[in-house]
Amino acid sequence: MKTRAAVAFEAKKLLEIVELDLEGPRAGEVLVEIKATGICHTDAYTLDGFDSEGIFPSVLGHEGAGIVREVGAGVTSLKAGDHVIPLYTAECRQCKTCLSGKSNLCTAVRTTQGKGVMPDGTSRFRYKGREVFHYMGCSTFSNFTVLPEISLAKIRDDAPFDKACYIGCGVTTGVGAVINTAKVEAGANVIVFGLGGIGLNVIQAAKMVGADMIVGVDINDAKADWGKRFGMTHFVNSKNVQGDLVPHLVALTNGGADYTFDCTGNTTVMRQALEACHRGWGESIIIGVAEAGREIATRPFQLVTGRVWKGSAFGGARGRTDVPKIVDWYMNGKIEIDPMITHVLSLDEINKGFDLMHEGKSIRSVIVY
Ligand code: NAD
Ligand code: 022
Ligand code: ZN
Repeated sequence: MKTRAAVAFEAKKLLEIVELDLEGPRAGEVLVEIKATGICHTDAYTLDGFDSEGIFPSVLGHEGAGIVREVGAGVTSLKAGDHVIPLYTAECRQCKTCLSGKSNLCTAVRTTQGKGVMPDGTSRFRYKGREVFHYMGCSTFSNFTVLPEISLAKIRDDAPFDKACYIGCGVTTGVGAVINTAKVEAGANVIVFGLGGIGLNVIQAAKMVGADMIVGVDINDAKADWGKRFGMTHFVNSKNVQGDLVPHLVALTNGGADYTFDCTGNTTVMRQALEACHRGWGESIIIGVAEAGREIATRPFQLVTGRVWKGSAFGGARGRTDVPKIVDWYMNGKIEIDPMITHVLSLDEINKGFDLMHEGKSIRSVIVY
């Protein structure tokens, strides 16, 4: 069949909207009509040529929602008409990692996904006969896409696609880091570094679980109102702090935070986040993805005295199990999404969505097909 898609033909070039040939689903695969997709930082990172594993030409996009149109041989958990969210972290429930119950980093399709192909080693997309690669196992910048069955979460039919798509990355990453990775408890003090599309979701989840102080740190004053809107109790503009930021935050939280979250990807901030943790038990969760080659540092004394440094990928969420629950939380009003979708665009306007993200003007831009 044919599908309209925004294709990254080369690094550092604008996306081009073209018609691609899409082969139907093979065994274990599913054809999905994407109804809406968010634009997220890794898409830009890959397009800008920073991703050493970036492959071109490819169909980017990893934050979508849509409807199953056809299933391949042997697919049992999904049928045509099911509403789904694509997962860049699959959940096979059979690999060593899935069975461990200790991590969400399923290995079933990880290698081929990183190579831009389906598990059988081939791509379903073609342009003028030439292979076009998949991206993060999702390729949601195409109106139709093919994914492995284990890379799709089935969600309720009444969730609006233009909001549910954000659960495919940003919402689950922020909310999951609080619930699954940090396991923040009621009464805890929390510091969130970086109040963008991820940090705001950390804030709203910290509020949901009953955190006491929720301190937001950003270099942009315009983020203060955004943070407050979702439950932040204190704002610190790190550029305006007299002296060092860490002692300021430790004093503010009466000895340091129980949990801190880096939502910037900046390695200097990651160190500040660790050191702003309470001596003896404070845990710092790295969510931000740093530029390739960057390293983090601290004095080992920080860890010897009980602070804990952790990372979180896709909020530690097991996609097929946890994503439908987050959709329920949204539909039941436990979490908010609507105000964070600051821009809605058509596929033809997708490059404008990248500009808005680069300029820091959007929390999330969503493309509606
Ligand atoms: P964003 O650009 O919307 O937000 C980043 C925020 O950090 C901005 O408000 C910016 O002003 C602020 N900031 C920048 N430098 C800062 C500094 N030195 N101190 C304090 N604040 C600073 O980005 P986002 O969509 O929220 O994504 C945040 C990070 O999370 C990115 O690195 C992204 O790649 C990563 N991410 C990780 C995962 C995961 O699974 N681990 C998933 C999604 C996104
Ligand atoms: C999503 N991310 C950033 C913005 N939006 C993001 C980027 C990378 C990861 C998670 C979220 C990530 C963390 C750890 C890994 N990845 C490796 C997982 C593993 O090895 O099992 C990651 C993922 C997918 C891909 C690359 C890196 C990919 O498909 N190319 C989950
Ligand atoms: Zn993302």
